[in-house]
Amino acid sequence: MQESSSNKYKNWSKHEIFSRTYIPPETPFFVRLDGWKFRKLSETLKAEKPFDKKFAKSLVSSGKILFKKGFNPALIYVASDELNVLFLNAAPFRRRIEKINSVLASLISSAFSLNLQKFFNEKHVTAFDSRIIVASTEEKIMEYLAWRQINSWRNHNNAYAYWIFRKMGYKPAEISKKLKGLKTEELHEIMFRQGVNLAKTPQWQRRGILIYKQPFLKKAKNHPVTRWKVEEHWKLPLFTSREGVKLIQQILEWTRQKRKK
Ligand SMILES: Nc1nc2c(ncn2[C@@H]2O[C@H](COP(=O)(O)OP(=O)(O)O)[C@@H](O)[C@H]2O)c(=O)[nH]1
Ligand SMILES: [Mg+2]
Repeated sequence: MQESSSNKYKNWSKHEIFSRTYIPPETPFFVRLDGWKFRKLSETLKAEKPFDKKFAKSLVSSGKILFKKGFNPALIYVASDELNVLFLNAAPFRRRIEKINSVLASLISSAFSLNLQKFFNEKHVTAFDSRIIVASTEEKIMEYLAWRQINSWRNHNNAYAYWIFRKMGYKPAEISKKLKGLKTEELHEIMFRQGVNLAKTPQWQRRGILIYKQPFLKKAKNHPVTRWKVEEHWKLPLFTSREGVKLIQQILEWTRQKRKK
């Protein structure tokens, strides 16, 4: 009886048809985690509009959990309600897509919920969706980051414009229509007349925040030893600028060094 029933069930693992979907070996990739229904959540939290530093801190602190849990990403780029986690050569779960997406999304979600309690003193269940983006070369990595940063800049402008137009008494539907019809320069001009210089807002709001591990030398008994510290960069250059490219190259180089040890 027992034998026949185990026979009956033995094929079930074959129904796990996505469990053997892998990211190709040695290929760098990003995991992008995006807050689920965060517009609604930010309203429930009464988060400061259009940007709330506590909101950003909650995201950054959640991203840092990945380092604490031993995932060792090369960097995490945080913008708006998303985290872009880059894995260079070392990747978790033998590159299994189901595992990476589900474990990272649940870790970030539970960390973020706990952080809301810490920073806002509020209890909420939260969720993040997760997807994988293959970026096979250093050039592609740079391009992906530049894309997310441009997206962040566009979101930043729209968020400020939305907030100002609401203050001016426009209805949400009217604002959406208005924003679609406006060129960037026109939007800047209108905002400027309302007292907001979109080029002078805090840098993290325009360009996002970067998290990475940086080496430093620590004095030991006879000789200095290399130690690693998780850094938060809140004043980022443009990833398309020389300074931005240099920063990313440096971080990638550190990650490679770290792997050699
Ligand atoms: N008030 C406020 N809202 C924010 C902040 N950061 C992100 N958000 C909200 O999060 C949303 C993120 O965009 P998106 O992922 O497209 O919206 P979702 O589908 O509702 O998660 C933004 O539209 C904002 O409404 C913040 O610092 N302050
Ligand atoms: Mg979202």
